[in-house]
Amino acid sequence: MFDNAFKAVKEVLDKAGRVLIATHVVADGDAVGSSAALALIARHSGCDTRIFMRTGLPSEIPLRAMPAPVVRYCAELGDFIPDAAFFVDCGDRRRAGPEMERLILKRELPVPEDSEERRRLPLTVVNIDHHAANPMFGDINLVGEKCAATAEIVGLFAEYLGLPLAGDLGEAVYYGLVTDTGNFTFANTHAGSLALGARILAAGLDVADFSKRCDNNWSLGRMRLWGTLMRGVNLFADGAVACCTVSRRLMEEFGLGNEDLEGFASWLRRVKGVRVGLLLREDGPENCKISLRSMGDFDVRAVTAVYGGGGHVSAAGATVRLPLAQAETMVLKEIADRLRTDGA
Ligand SMILES: [Mn+2]
Repeated sequence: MFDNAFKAVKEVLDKAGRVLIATHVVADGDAVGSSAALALIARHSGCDTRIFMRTGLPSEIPLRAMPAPVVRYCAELGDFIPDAAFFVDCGDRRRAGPEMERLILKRELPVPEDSEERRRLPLTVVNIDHHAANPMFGDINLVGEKCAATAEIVGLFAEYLGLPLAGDLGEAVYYGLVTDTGNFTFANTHAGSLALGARILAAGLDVADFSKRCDNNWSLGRMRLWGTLMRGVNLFADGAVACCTVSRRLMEEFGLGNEDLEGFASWLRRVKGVRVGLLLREDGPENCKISLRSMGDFDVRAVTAVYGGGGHVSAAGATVRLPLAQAETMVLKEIADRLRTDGA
């Protein structure tokens, strides 16, 4: 279904000597998996590659190694001047951070205005993503809303190129797939995701060993934080909404970072009767991050869109400029109103 776009992306890789692969801030398994898989493909095409992750590589990943150096700032690229910039899993042009947004807008590597080495290059931008409402900011857009993960698209691209989904490449694609489908249980899981997973297994993935590396890597601190958070979960809207708030004080008490909250919001759906899980994280006195989850029968992206956020029908997030308690009241009301008009 992507044959024309695949052909165009292949041509970019064939021509490019150096490629930059950027993904979104607070990289999740799909961001890491799809960047790693694409870096392996680029390496196979003979490209020198760097991966840009504004907030860095998560400390725990199941992959044995990243196939290319990871940078947080363009300054770290030194004299590495890319011919093409690939964006993976970025639902909009702001998602990879301000430096990458400027790169998208100007089609050049951002360096200070007065710099002598100002890099005026016709950088080709390739946008590979699976978010609905992706604004198609690339010169080439490989966007599949029906795909469960960006890694799914990258996996299909590898197959188009004739690369076997074995070893590190298979693991990288599989990591993105299982992250974004909740181990093939979320509403976005379709026959094609499972078929791709099956081909990766057929190519030799040790699924038990991979799952162990993927899941069994928690600190005791995270286990105890989640326990504390679960004790604080409350139900609203006649039990249709499970809500949990995380104060900065609690995070400081546990000495843990935001990545230790990764995946928690999905658990809120486990309570029987709950249709929407809402996690509110306090980032500052008037600044909260909201994460919303559903099973696909309630559009949480429509809720986060009210606050300028984005995501998918069953998983979305936004930043709200309010104190924690006020944000909670406001978002709960928004969800309750929508559940009512939804006929729930
Ligand atoms: Mn994704």
